[in-house]
Amino acid sequence: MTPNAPSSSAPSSPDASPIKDRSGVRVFSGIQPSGRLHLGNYLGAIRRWVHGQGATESFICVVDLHAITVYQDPEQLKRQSRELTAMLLASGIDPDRTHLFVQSHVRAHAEASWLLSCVTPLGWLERMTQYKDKSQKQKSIKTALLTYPVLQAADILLYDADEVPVGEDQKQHIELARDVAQTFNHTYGETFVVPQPKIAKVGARIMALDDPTAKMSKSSSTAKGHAVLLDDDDADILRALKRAVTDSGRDICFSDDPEKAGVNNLLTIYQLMTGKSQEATLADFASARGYGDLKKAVAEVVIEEIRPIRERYRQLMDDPAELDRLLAIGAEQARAVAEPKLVEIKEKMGFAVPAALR
Ligand code: AQP
Repeated sequence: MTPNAPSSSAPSSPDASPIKDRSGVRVFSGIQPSGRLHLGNYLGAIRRWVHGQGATESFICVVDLHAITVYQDPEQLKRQSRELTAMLLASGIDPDRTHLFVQSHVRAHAEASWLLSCVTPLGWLERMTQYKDKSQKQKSIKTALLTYPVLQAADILLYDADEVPVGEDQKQHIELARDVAQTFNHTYGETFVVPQPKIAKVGARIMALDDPTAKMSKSSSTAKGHAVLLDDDDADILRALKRAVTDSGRDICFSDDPEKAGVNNLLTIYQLMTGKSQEATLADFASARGYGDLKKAVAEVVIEEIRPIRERYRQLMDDPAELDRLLAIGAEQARAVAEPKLVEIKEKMGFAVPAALR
């Protein structure tokens, strides 16, 4: 990995353009160490990050500060951050082409979040659908569950990211990050790149196998039959897909009809795994005898793709010191970009930043 050079000292005039010269598109995205990864995370986010490497400058962040917006057992959180790192590497994130790091290793994220919360109207946060959904499931709603999208905005804006590749569920949060960037730029002068959400046309919302009207999610991923997990063995994958909820018909087709959501989801997974068009996907099932054949074919392609990831993951988990070493390098590279940006934000807002930090 080539460490990023810190930006030159931040301009003191609020009107001067501070965006440092850099060639190419910069990408930022994150994933929470809040449970075992599932096929939705893989197809909606991770695989796209892997494919984008090299063509863009990528920052991929294990967002542990986000994970604690709902209670995480401390020992488990520590373990999960390492497991997630290993799974990202096993899936093809290449530390020579991607800056892979843990959010809490770069203090600028938490500090920038506070600063940005001072320009973010409360009403914007209260409107977030993920807050509404998640808060309903909590006995006691913590402040951070509401302010989470401000931290997410800080994550992205600290790196002047042009693009944020995410699943459909994150679209509203990225739009909020855009609004925060524009509001800050308007109030204090051009400071941030306004990022674009990058949402795939196919696979942006992989649905739960046990309820194809709900998205597959980490917080429900241990429920039997909810998801295919990236560390599942072949038999688990086959079992989960065989049990997938479909409908009482026999028609194998892509469809928006909620009744056909299960079949649509299975076809989408097959299409993404094989890289085929919709037409070619349907042609593969032209002579299928029913949903059993569809489920078996989906299981076969998923098993083929997941098996080497699982094997590589297990090897990586045998060497925690190497994982920590790679994360230390990633954090250093991230700090080289985030820290000067934080100084710039603070100077724009009128803080007397000590000369040693400038
Ligand atoms: N079902 C999905 N389909 C496509 N993309 C998805 N992503 C998540 N679920 C799907 C994308 O994965 C990236 C990481 O998201 P995350 O860490 O927030 O994962 P999660 O599974 O959504 O986690 P949680 O904590 O279990 O959240 P809830 O309970 O809200 O679902 C993101 O790019 C996300 O879009």
